[in-house]
Amino acid sequence: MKKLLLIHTNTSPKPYPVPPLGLCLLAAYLATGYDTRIWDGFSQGTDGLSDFIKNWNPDYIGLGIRNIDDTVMGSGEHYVDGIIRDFIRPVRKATSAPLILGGSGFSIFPAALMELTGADYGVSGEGEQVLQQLLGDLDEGVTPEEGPNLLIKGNARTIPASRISAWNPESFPASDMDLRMDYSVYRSRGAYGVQTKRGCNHDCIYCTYPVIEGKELRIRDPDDIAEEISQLYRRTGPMMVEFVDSIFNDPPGHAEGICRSIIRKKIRMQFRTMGINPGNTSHELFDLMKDAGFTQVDVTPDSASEPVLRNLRKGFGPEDVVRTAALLRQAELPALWFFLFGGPGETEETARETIHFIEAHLHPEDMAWLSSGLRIYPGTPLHRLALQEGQIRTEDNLLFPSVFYISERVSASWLGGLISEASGRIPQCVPATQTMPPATLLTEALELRRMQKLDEPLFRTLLRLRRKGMKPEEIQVRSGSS
Ligand code: B12
Repeated sequence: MKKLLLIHTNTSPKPYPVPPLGLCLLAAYLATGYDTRIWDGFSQGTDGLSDFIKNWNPDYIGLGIRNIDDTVMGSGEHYVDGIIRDFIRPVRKATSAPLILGGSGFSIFPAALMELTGADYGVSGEGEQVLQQLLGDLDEGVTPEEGPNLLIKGNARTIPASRISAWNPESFPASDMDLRMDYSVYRSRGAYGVQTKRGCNHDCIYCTYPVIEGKELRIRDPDDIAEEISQLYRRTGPMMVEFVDSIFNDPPGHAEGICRSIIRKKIRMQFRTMGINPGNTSHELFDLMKDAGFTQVDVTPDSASEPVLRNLRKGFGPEDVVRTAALLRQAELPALWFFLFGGPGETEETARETIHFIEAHLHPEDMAWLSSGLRIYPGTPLHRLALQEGQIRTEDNLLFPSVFYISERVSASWLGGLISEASGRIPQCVPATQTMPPATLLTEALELRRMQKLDEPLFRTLLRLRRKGMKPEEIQVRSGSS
């Protein structure tokens, strides 16, 4: 059997470390044809990697590039140089096996990354079938053919921006990261990723999700998802599971179905999810989520102002955002909210409207992340708008340095001022530049949670410490999730 090494190059601990779900799904999919191993750069570092490659001598090496930057304007955090320096160059030196790139970050900038890294092949978008076909060709000595999802060294510029998606939910491999690698490092602060669908059929003007996953929604059977989690529970016991879909509550009814299956099977995991779409929320959804074991949700309206939401093409209005806040409070579901200032049409007035929404409607123990500037990605409507408005030029390299869009009707410095003013005055508001809480605050929060056996979301513990500015032992907190 030929050997395939899949390397997780994402070593970022912010806001918490993310385990290599995509690589493990590929390993599971290819398990019958290849002897596949995962090298987890986060837990294993890079020191022993070259020696491991020389000893194990893999036939193929896949490197997952998940993050390009942290998408926070002004942070200067960029990961590509580090990935090339710490992973790609040493691996290249250690072996002559073909290097194959893939991953969500790679899929946004495939041609540029092929050129920059000198990799042999690149897979943009979902990897299962394209990688299988590529390895099959290489096994048989057939020259692989470039396709909409496959890039080949020296020829990468011919690839069109749009991607096909070949994934069939019926053949979805089980998410079994705990069996393929040492998951223990992620248990305390991370969350076990589970994917319930692929594709995003929304049109938010700045977003890469349809570019990475395709626009067509392909959903998995709720009972299969619950069965996968139930098996995980039997192997690992209770821990935090996170749904990693772009939007969890899409299409209507699917999230509800997943919760019902989890409830029926009496699975005692804790759940969290990113991407709650305020346009598609209801009492029923949040009650089911609460009953299924959700302890935290992320809500990403970006704005609470009508013209900005319309220009961002979010597909919902401020009334949906207000309704969602009320429903979350009623269901007692802790929520982390994300707001993004500076979109097309943003003015001082619309930005203040959003701040006002936070003050008026958020649960006092919920947190709001405030950022300004929209990262411009190639092939998105925002890219075209920024070109039209003259904010960028066609020849601009959007990969590095990271480029951000700000409405022509408001200045970046005014927005920065608004965010720091709001973060100083409203305890729930945190500037996105603080991707990680200060180390001392985090240590205090973790210690407090340990001492008082808290199972509430970490952000609530942090928020309480932040609000009171007191020592942990002086603070009385309720145990439980809200
Ligand atoms: C869920 C998610 C999160 C969750 C993760 C939770 C968890 N427990 O895993 C949370 C909220 C924590 C998060 C955080 C962040 N995220 Co995020 N996240 C996502 C999201 C929506 C899905 C990722 C996912 O798990 N997909 C499911 C898996 C199965 O798919 P996959 O990894 O893409 O793998 C498939 C293919 O890519 C391919 N593939 C993958 N690797 C390889 C390797 C090879 C060799 C091959 C051939 C193929 C291949 O095959 C796989 C199977 O089909 C993506 C957007 C998206 N739609 O992809 C953004 C995304 C990955 N995140 C992004 C960013 C920026 C971040 C943060 C930096 C944000 C921040 N400032 O905090 C942090 C970084 C966290 C960290 N420590 O790394 C960016 C990355 C691009 C960029 N600009 O750098 C994305 C693309 C969103 C965006 N803005 O466009 N994120």
